[in-house]
Amino acid sequence: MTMRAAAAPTRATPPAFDAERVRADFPILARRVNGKPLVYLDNAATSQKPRSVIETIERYYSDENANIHRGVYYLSSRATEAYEGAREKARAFLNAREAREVIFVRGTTEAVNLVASSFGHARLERGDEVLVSAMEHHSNIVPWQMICAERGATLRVIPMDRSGELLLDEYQRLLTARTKLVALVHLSNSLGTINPIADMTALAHARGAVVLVDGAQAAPHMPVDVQALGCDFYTVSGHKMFGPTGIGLLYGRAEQLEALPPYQGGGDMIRSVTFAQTTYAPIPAKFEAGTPHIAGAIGLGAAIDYLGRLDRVAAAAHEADLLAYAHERLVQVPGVRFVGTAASHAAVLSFVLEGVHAHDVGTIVDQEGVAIRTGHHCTQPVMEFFGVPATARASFAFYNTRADADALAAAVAKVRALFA
Ligand code: C6P
Repeated sequence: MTMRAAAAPTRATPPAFDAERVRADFPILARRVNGKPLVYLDNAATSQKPRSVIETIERYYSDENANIHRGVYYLSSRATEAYEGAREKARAFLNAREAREVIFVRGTTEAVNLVASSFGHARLERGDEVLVSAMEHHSNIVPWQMICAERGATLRVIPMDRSGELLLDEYQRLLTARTKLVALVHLSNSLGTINPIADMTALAHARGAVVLVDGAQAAPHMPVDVQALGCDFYTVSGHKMFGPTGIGLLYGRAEQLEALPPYQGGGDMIRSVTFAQTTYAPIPAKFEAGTPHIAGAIGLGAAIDYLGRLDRVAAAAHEADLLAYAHERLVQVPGVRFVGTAASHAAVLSFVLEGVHAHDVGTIVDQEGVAIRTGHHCTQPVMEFFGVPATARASFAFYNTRADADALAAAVAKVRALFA
């Protein structure tokens, strides 16, 4: 075997993914910021949008706009077909069994609130327990706190270690007959940890608990198969996976969704209404009260089409290479310390620069055209656990390049020099 073959996918030989070619699909990546080329490394907050998504939304409003499920006329039928077509694309994207298991929501926040409210009102009683992990985003903590307080249930927390990995022995100890639901993040937005969702779901199911997975960060970076994961609910934010803002997905196993009461009441979610009584439409309509974000759903469908045209395995390998390369470059800047070093890790590099507040890091690297997020990333308990007020976070997408990582490292080195 030659050295080259033996050395195959080391960082010296980046995987075959043409990031330069895909960059051309994202108009915003060509702009300049503060006189410098934009280096966009805040993909965990929101991703940029390919031209095909932008054009799909424009075409919808220019040529096809009408309300859905209501009109017998041509445009309404076209809009309904496009909206329901997007649901089918989402079904295939998540590998759900049936399209009716996919509910359009505003995003992960609304998806979790929907399940917390519906599940909580139907199934949580005094003495019951809900488990969340120590690395959850606020949107997978606060709705559970609210419903637990209302129902007299208790919220319990699965702890993690200093690398940002969940303690699975502790998890098994916490799972009891009282556990009614486990809510877990698939890929942490502030640490980058990938949690072993299939195994954790199997353990929860063995105890009779229902599992909700927050997939806001995972969906843009890895293929998601809800049947293989085995979870009961899975949430997606469209804007983090190259689609528009204000639209997302809640996958729910059909028997779960059918058994739960509606979240909101209004038009389109009913079978019949009298002043004495209302009966509800079957799923998914039961959970989609009112006029939905039609253009958003269709735009999200276009984002799913876009991802379908990419080689996602090569894209993931490219992102892994970028993460390792950026780590290698940043570690050379004196005083950089990483927060979140789990073995199974993707997309996110969170770090602190000793002696410099994260907000100063973010503000100064912005002068170099580098966009990163700084703060607690809506995970205050994670910051508390690691004893830091905030981190600087670079988060990657397949359209980022090693040159972006170089620009980040050079900008952070400038910050270091300023505060030396
Ligand atoms: N995290 C970040 O910069 P919404 O806002 O509903 O689309 O997603 C909420 C959410 C839920 N779970 C995880 C793991 C998330 O990362 C997010 C959003 C952004 O990290 C904004 S705080």
